[in-house]
Amino acid sequence: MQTTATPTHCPYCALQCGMNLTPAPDGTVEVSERTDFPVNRGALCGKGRTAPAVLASNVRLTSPLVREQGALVPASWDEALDRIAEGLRRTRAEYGPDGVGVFGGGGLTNEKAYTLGKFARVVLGTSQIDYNGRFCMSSAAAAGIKAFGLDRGLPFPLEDIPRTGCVILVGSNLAETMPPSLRFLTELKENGGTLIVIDPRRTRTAEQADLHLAPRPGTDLALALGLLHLVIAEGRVDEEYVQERTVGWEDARAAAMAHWPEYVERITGVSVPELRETVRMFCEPESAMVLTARGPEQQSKGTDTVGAWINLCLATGRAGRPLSGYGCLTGQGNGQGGREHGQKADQLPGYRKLDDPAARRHVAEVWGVDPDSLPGPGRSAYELLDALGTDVRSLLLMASNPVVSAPRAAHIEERIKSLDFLAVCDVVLSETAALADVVLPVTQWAEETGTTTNLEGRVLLRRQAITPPDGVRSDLEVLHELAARLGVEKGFPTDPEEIFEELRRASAGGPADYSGITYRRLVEENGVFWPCPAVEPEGLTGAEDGAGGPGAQGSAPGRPASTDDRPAATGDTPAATGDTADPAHPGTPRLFLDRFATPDGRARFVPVSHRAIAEEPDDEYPVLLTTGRVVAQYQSGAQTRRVAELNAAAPGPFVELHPRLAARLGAAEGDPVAVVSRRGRAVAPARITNTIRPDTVFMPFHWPGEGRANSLTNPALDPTSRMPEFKACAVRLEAVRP
Ligand SMILES: Nc1nc2c(c(=O)[nH]1)N[C@H]1C(S)=C(S)[C@@H](COP(=O)(O)OP(=O)(O)OC[C@H]3O[C@@H](n4cnc5c(=O)[nH]c(N)nc54)[C@H](O)[C@@H]3O)O[C@H]1N2
Ligand SMILES: Nc1nc2c(c(=O)[nH]1)N[C@H]1C(S)=C(S)[C@@H](COP(=O)(O)OP(=O)(O)OC[C@H]3O[C@@H](n4cnc5c(=O)[nH]c(N)nc54)[C@H](O)[C@@H]3O)O[C@H]1N2
Ligand code: SF4
Ligand SMILES: [Mo]
Repeated sequence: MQTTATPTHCPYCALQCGMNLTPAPDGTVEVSERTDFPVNRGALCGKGRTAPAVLASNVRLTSPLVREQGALVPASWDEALDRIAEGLRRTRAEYGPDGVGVFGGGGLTNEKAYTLGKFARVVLGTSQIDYNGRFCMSSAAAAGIKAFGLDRGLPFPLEDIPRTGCVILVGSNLAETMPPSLRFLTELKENGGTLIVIDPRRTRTAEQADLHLAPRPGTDLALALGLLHLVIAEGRVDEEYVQERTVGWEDARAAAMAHWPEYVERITGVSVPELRETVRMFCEPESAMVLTARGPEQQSKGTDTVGAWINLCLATGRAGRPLSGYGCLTGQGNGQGGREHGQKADQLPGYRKLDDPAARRHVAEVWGVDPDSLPGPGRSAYELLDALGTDVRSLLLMASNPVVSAPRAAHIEERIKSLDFLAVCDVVLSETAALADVVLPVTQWAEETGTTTNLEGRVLLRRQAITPPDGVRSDLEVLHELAARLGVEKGFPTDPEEIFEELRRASAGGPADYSGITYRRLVEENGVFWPCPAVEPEGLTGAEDGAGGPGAQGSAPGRPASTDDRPAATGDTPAATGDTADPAHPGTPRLFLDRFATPDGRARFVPVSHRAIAEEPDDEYPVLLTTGRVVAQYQSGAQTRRVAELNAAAPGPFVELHPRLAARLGAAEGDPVAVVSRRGRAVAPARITNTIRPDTVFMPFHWPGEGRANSLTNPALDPTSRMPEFKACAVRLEAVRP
């Protein structure tokens, strides 16, 4: 066992903070500061600091489990794998390939997400694959593709934030969800820039703001339209930019003109003077940014909502210019890469489209299969879960816990229970794994190597720091073994770097082009931003040409990439020097600076209009419920609820409500409150605070059981992104006699 520190990255959120890991003599693992990674410069939140606790053998799974007479009991790997192959084979024989479903996660490394997508299409031949990222950033992705021709969470590095003039943060509580990134906002203010936060709650993030707007949940679309109306009315449109770099302005302008500030005030609850002040703060400086997160995106109109914020950026010339732009703060560890390499229902590696014949040909060639053998696009995540037990009879699930995290969770739990066969790969016995016929225990972040792509589009190498315990295998070994048992002997290697080499080829020429990236470069350069093609098109030599992939900027002359690099042995990471041993494209930290990724290089305005949330409050359900996160728990809590320090900080669910609502209910602080929606009922202690709107209650979604927020949420889907409306539904509150 090695005892030196291995520089690697956190297993949890999309910041992918750098950290050093050192195995201690007592078998535990120590986390220490790693200051060379620019995103966090050594800082970590409590989840990252305590992540090694989940590596301990008394917390995690170390043996496969199979269901015998109703109970999960330990079994050998061979038996467990045989049962899965048999279960999937039986369904396929009875119902055809689309009877088998696959559900993935944005926490999977690029190599795993890529292999899972390939496994579904090549081994199972099913179209029925999607993943939890659909619940995360799919609306922002859809809007980005519409407007810019490309979706990359942030089109610039986080380090640009402190140097812009104004940041509007829409529905992000990054002080709790990405704590080390708060530094960029603090530095922004120190440099004289301003911060506007838009959130129905005065969160820890909103407390940092120069201006906090607290709209009614689900009204961000109207808010953005009202701001654009004022931009036009006050003569603040950047006409020259609109002329040169965009199309579609007239329709977007007409739509915005119909949204008078007074009308918008009535819809959102944000006053006209606040709207005017926002426009002034956003438009006066040289540069400005709009950053969105789940608040405006997890709505049944999330795509249009993000589109409206992008329109505001385009009308004011604040996109594709230095220190200006629109960005989405992607959520999961590999939320960005996980949406690029083919575990999404409509997608092939390199962010290619499954319904594009050229893309099918390219990827089929890399995979050595007939393009016609690849299935077409399948169902989106909620629709897939909703079809379990009816159209989709067996499911292979990797890296998600939908019993806790899916909308209308009681219904989804029933659907999962009605499956003919469920196999789950996880590191712990999650609430969903507990329902499986077979559970496979897999290796974790610190025990394996692989790449992730953080919210900036920076591809990173997570390196193995410790040896996994006996009894666990990697997700890649699982897919290799299952492929072999299902008759595909080749094409499913278990070495992550070998898979990455194939991913490079599969992504080459696609929007998310990784072909110029090698493991060695990732170590030496501390990550590389995509697109990073291996060889540039002939005749293009520099930034002026926008060479280097769609909307790329700052390309170096083409140099061929070598493919035989091996990562340096673990040890200290050399500082990023830009001087690489692997001669290739330098990567693309900043997108769109002189053209967008559309065929004509211009951004598209999208004409959008206000519409109501899918379920407005009424007499029976008079209150709005919104949901989200707390700093000490992660997602469904499957991992963080097993860490003592985190449970001490955030022991359970709660209902956050305004004193006025509490008084009407007769509830005191800590009293159990029932929240009831058309989908179900949840009970949790009251947390009374005047930092939330009086018409809204908030629940975090990290817990199963009685306090499960998703028992209540509404699966109304966005028509484009198929994102469910996690952020607004109608509920009533009931006092509960203890
Ligand atoms: N501690 C912790 N950190 C995490 C995670 C975690 O589970 N725990 N998960 C990671 C992942 S996958 C993600 S996606 C990110 C999410 O990161 P965020 O988007 O920051 O997290 P949320 O708490 O879901 O939502 C942010 C805010 O949106 C507000 N909001 C609710 N409704 C509306 C609305 O209608 N409009 C507006 N403007 N705001 C609204 C909520 O009050 C909340 O404060 O966090 C990542 N980081
Ligand atoms: N009400 C409400 N619901 C929400 C949201 C909300 O804001 N409100 N947010 C949504 C969002 S943005 C997201 S991203 C989802 C997330 O919700 P989930 O998809 O449930 O995410 P996690 O809880 O992270 O589940 C990941 C599971 O995979 C396991 N795991 C971790 N790493 C690996 C690995 O490498 N391999 C394998 N096989 N397993 C692994 C973990 O132990 C855990 O059980 O929740 C969504 N649900
Ligand atoms: S902010 Fe995110 S990446 Fe950083 S330590 Fe916390 S959970 Fe890990
Ligand atoms: Mo997410």
